Amino acid sequence: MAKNDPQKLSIHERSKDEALAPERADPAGSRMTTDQGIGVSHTDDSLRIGARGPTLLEDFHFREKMTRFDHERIPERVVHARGSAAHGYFQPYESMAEYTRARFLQDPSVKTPVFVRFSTVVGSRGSADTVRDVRGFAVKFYTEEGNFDLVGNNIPVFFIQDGIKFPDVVHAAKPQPHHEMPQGATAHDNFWDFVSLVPESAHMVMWSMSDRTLPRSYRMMEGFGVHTFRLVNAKGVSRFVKFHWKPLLGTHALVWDEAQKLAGKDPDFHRRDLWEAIENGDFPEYELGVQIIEEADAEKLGIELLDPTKLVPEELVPVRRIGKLTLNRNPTNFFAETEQVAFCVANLVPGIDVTNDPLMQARLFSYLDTQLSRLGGPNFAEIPINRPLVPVRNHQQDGFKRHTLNASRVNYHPNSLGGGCPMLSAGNQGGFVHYPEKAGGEKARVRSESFSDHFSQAGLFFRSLTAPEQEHLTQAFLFELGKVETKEIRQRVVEQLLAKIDEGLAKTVAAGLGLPEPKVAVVQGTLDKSPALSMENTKKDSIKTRRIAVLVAEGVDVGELQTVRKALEKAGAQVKVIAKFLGTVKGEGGKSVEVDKSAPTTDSLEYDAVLIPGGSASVAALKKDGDARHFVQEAYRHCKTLGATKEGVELLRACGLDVAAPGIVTSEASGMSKFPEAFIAAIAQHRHWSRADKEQVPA
Ligand code: HDE
Repeated sequence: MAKNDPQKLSIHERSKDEALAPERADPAGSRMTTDQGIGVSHTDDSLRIGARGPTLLEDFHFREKMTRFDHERIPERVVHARGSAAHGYFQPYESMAEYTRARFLQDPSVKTPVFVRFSTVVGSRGSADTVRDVRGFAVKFYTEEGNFDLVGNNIPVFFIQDGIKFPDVVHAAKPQPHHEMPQGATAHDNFWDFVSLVPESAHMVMWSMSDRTLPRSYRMMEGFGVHTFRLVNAKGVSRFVKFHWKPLLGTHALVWDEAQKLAGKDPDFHRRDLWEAIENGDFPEYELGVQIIEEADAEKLGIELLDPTKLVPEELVPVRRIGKLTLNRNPTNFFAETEQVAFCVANLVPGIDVTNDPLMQARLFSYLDTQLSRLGGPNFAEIPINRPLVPVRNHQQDGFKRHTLNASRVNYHPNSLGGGCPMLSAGNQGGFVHYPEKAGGEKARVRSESFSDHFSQAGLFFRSLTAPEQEHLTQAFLFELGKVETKEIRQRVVEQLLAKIDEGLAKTVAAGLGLPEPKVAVVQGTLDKSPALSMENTKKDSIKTRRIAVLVAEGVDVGELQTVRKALEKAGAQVKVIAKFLGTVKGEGGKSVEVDKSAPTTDSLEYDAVLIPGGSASVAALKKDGDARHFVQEAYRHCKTLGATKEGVELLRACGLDVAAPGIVTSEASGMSKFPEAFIAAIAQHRHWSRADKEQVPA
């Protein structure tokens, strides 16, 4: 058996953790050394002649320390620079042997280690998490057959059909080159100029302006492989497949005002959310879904599967859930893992293959190429986070930062001096064999006629949204285009894109931008609606991991607070008591409660719901407190659940709120004993969009 024969390996949930263990440097109980291992006796003063004299060049410790600092930065990713990652594992529900020979999809008892990085696309590394942007969802599976990377996004389609236009779309979306503004935002002339001239972007533009680009959490967004892949079984039979990730907590969004304010109040909002959830043991979970399409059925579908601006509606081909991804461990070191991880669309294992999607084909080239410069040369696969769990044996050698000591005089193939090693593996020995798809035709820069429908799915997406989602999307267009300075560009977006997608949308946006009413010519498709495209049809059955703020002051009814808190925590929520100062707050009747957050350090933006317990002195104090009133009004404006027991209801009234509005739960209405249940049911709804008067509330 060959030395790296996968048959010999047994990979389990902890395999990558164990492989990384020798790389961890724990300073506990250690003494400081230089990079050469020499003990350091003094690190606060440089070596100099005389107490006020010049520093000496011979101070090797100073020079090493400063040089290392000077070179700490590597280039950030050209896109997806801002990201956060976590370790975990993937476990299939059932054997997929009928469809693929990929070993990690065969045995439901096998847990394959994974590293997952979520990201925004446009902003630079230090930009805010909550900008309106597509999110990356990249998964590296460390399988028994080498690394498989599923480098997806949280939107199932893309802006362009051919990768050769990727530099253009990214240049247009990124900050403008002359003054490098705006950061992490597409609300500027260049982006809208480009998309208004590229009709194939219409579908993705609609998704980008929807609530999908404002995720509440990385734990609450879907993921998509976007392209059509192939699954190939042991008999060599290929079927087309679309990959999906379905979050078990459902798919939920922030509101735009909240997202913008969060960008200032907590630019790390998503990063913190992911980190804290894992530290709390609330492990994010996503099911892997597949839409499998027989090659023979592809044409009947009437959707060009090689066109990445198209999705396959779940109503036409259901998503089969085949396994679960669980993220259960935070990285040890951000730079070593999250920054240095290198995903690549071309990292495929036998049983999973690519198609001729021209966007995918370009990606097969781009990732390794960009990583050569980002990670400083060709040896980045040796960086611990990128190393496969299987041994790597080949004749690749040398280059900057080579770690491996190739232990043979033989560095070529074929050879006899090395006994022919490393040997090749045929398909049945674990070797990757490309699917032998037939290809032929004239060489030309052309695009198939079947790629020419740019609008029908854009309309399908819009029609599939609920009224509040449509309203958010419309407002997003008004915001983004309102920031566009060139009138002709605004007009072109309305006339060339929106007028072909939906009449109401085109007319409302035109009116909001002071443009003439456009001539509408909507391009119809065959399907009227696909309910699966609406986030409102996601599941809303739990308040697990939701953050609930409890506003208190001296005199709060602690007994009542603790009863509701217990019920919320039992349902899996995180409850935080907020008062003017840290420490403890004395309640009615002598009991006291510990404060988790002081008012100046937190904000309603960080919570999914607000609870105002009774206690007449507490409520009287909160009514006089502008910060507390703002907290409540802002949560109301953002359609969050507000709960108030006994005197707490007075604070809602003092804030000018309609206590009978959707998502307002009071003990007056439910009775005290039913209050926790009613409050929990309302929070599980995520948001209450139908609050009619919300715009009148200052926040
Ligand atoms: Fe990427 N993309 N991309 N992309 N992409 C990169 O690779 C590229 C596309 C995606 O967390 C880069 O290592 C081209 C679609 C994610 O590290 C780069 C094209 C989708 C990430 C690159 C696309 C993605 C990247 C930048 C069009 C969803 C972050 C740094 C042909 C299916 C991965 C890097 C991480 C990163 C190229 C389009 C997802 C430049 C040429 C479509 C999640 O190689």
